[in-house]
Amino acid sequence: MKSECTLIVIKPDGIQRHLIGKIISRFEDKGFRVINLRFFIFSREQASEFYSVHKAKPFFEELVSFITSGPVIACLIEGNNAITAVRLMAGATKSFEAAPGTIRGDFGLGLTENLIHASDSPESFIKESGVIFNRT
Ligand code: 3AN
Repeated sequence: MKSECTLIVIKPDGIQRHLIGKIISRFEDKGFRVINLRFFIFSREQASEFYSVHKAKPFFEELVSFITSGPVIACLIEGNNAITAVRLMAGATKSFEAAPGTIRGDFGLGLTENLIHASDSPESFIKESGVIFNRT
């Protein structure tokens, strides 16, 4: 058993489409614990820092505009192999290619609008959760 923590962010499309309960339930049903939760709107500065690894990418501006377009929910999730397992449950980045049974595969068709973010490594988790939970 490797108990670890990860971060998910339910993106503005997930909030607008009233999928908060369904998304969080999947992780609880799987056996993960929600250990912290925050409902907020990203500032542009915070979003740019959150997505800083993508700064040079052509879609960076679109990404920041979308994530700041409405409220999001950030959730710290704990459990066995949380980082890998939670990303598997989120599904492939392109929702239209994501496998059925995953959150993106079951609820969406978008790319920028792909419902959920999940940290991809322990380093990303520390950085991203710091941007959201350790600052106002
Ligand atoms: P994931 O969220 O699956 O880890 P990343 O980290 O490669 O995907 O990308 C971060 C976010 O950037 C994605 N969730 C998606 O919203 C957006 N994104 C990734 N690739 C593209 C792309 N080619 N065009 C537009 N947006 C993209």
